[in-house]
Amino acid sequence: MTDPKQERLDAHRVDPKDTALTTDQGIRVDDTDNSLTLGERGPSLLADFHLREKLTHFDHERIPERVVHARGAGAYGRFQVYESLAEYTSAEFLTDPSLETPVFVRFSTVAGSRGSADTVRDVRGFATKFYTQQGNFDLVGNNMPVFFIQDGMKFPDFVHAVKPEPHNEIPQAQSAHDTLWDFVQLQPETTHMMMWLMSDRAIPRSYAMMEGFGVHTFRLVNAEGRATFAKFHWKPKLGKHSLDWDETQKIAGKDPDFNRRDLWDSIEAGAYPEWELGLQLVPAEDEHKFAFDLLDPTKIIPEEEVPVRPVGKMVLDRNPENFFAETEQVAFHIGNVVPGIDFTNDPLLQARLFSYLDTQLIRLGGPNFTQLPVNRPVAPVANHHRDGYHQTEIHQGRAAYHPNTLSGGCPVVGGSGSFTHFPEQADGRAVRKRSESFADHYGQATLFWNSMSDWEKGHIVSAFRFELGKVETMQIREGVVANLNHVDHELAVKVAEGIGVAPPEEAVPTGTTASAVTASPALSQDGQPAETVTGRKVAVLVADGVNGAQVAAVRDALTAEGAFCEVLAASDGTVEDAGGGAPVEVDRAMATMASVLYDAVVVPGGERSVQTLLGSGDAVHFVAETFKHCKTVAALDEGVELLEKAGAASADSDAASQGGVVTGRGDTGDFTGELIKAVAAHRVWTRDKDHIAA
Ligand code: HDE
Repeated sequence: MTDPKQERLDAHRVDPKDTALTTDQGIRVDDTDNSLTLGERGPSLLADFHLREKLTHFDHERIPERVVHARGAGAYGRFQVYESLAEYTSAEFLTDPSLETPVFVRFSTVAGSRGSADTVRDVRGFATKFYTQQGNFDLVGNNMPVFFIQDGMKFPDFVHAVKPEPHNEIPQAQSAHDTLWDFVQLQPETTHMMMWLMSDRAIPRSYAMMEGFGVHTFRLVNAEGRATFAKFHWKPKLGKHSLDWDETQKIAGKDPDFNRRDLWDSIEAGAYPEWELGLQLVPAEDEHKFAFDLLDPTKIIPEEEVPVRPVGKMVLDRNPENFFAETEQVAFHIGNVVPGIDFTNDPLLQARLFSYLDTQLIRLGGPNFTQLPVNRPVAPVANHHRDGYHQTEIHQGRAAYHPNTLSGGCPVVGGSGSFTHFPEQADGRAVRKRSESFADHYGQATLFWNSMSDWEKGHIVSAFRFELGKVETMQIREGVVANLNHVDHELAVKVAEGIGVAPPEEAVPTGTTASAVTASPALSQDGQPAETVTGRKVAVLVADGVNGAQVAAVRDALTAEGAFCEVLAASDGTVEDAGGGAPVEVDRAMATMASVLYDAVVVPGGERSVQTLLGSGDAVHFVAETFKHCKTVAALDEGVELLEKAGAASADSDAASQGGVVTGRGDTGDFTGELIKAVAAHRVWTRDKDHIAA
């Protein structure tokens, strides 16, 4: 009989000549397990070049982590524009619908270190490198459309405030501490962004279920030199969905790689994450038509005022080969633009133009990081930059200067397709002064609050209470409440009541420059499209005597729709089928997983199986917790008893009527259809009365 393990090994066997272990000089090594010593128990010898080289290389394996956005995960993919945008831009990848542009995207959290958990409350970075035929274009955005500060001068202050406190380096990857909120109370321009940060946008279910935003107003320039202001948006195909706060805390322990794993697994399974690129376009002559300044990065243009036009599609379909080489070494820079895309005078954007190149020099150790495979453009590179650390090019010729005759004047400068900066008219005195048009810090925070559904408002209040409840200095809590009173009186009162601060007695004026709209449905995550279960994860709880046919039907129905279905039992291996059929394969031992790692739970029928589960504290807890986190709980036949025991369904409860509770008998036909609909709907947030009433 053939041994499957041996077969696997044989399949990967290669000619030993190609696989010999060598030193970095290519010398074949006879032993990599024992140091060279003088006698078996004697001292190690300096002559052991293999030991010294192995340790030296190891000692230098780390590079500095990113000062912000250290924790991240990336993937390759492709982008294609739907139809030519030549009316607005000369960028080829936006004007030629036949072009498929390769991309690399890196998602990240902002505050935590490289090893911190994925599911912390934080902004998510959403940085895309387009390898266009005209050179690299980097869209270095976030999953929130505004930022904490208006001027890059404040960035080090803000980051110092949000990072772990300097005296004890606590807390890791958390915003719930004194220094951040001290900064926030004193810098009211943070208010709008803090509303986003306290909302569920800060705890996304999946990178594939997040929007992305370029944040700043950019400038598109067409072939005639006409400029149009533009805001970039990414709209996820799977809708925008978030986790439950309590769930995120538990996931941080059970699976700190939750979002990273989800991205990796989805791509491996062929459930490729997809976004539409959208543009909000504002004619240059309308620059001053808004109630806010287009250059202010703490403001959005409400989608109801300027619609987002879908212009193309991005699909991520390939995982990196090596995390360090690609995801860690990728170097984004907001200054990487191609002809047809240009900057504006947004002072945050302007500061970023300096910072990204600067940071790569220390992080990647010299000016040649653009030669690393993940950073290298697909467009040809030719210039007179020479030498430097880690130079991998062997430049030809004698002339490393311009102009020259010795290289025939090459490389030539200018000509069609070269980048020409937009000739913006600028005039003024050198001043350190924030523009008056940036003065209102509350109007759009109020717009955000007014656009939320009741459950979202409840989550925001709970988040403020949690965060400020961790702030030790009472005066800071009071300062934040005073700011919130300018956003919404009811919000300020509710937050104050939860954190031992005297609620403000009266409403105070809110902001002045909200916009033409008073509520923007596009800001809410309520009632998202519920058409697909792609990338969703469903647990099926089983024990010996389970109805194997039901397990198979549920698994088949879910996987056919692109969802992941995992069978969980007390231990790995198989369980017996009640009908005497083939044993049912177990994917995971229950002890290694937890309800928080799934979107839904299914309890199939089978008298013996359900009796065992009813006696298992782990199984009952699994279902109860799934229900508590507003997810779908489903059961067939006797399995319903487990839902009842877990308090997730009973004759006198209104749970079923609130949706998200799916039960069925015998035949699985309607059941699987209902299950898929419920899972696609994400969560029944209205089930969580505690936080809505908060
Ligand atoms: Fe960044 N930011 N940033 N940022 N940022 C960095 O660059 C900086 C800002 C964003 O996955 C750093 O390579 C300044 C806004 C993302 O590799 C650094 C200012 C937005 C990433 C830096 C900002 C972002 C970074 C750290 C204010 C959303 C991760 C390491 C003037 C529009 C990219 C690095 C990746 C990374 C500086 C503000 C997004 C230090 C000075 C606003 C997604 O250069």
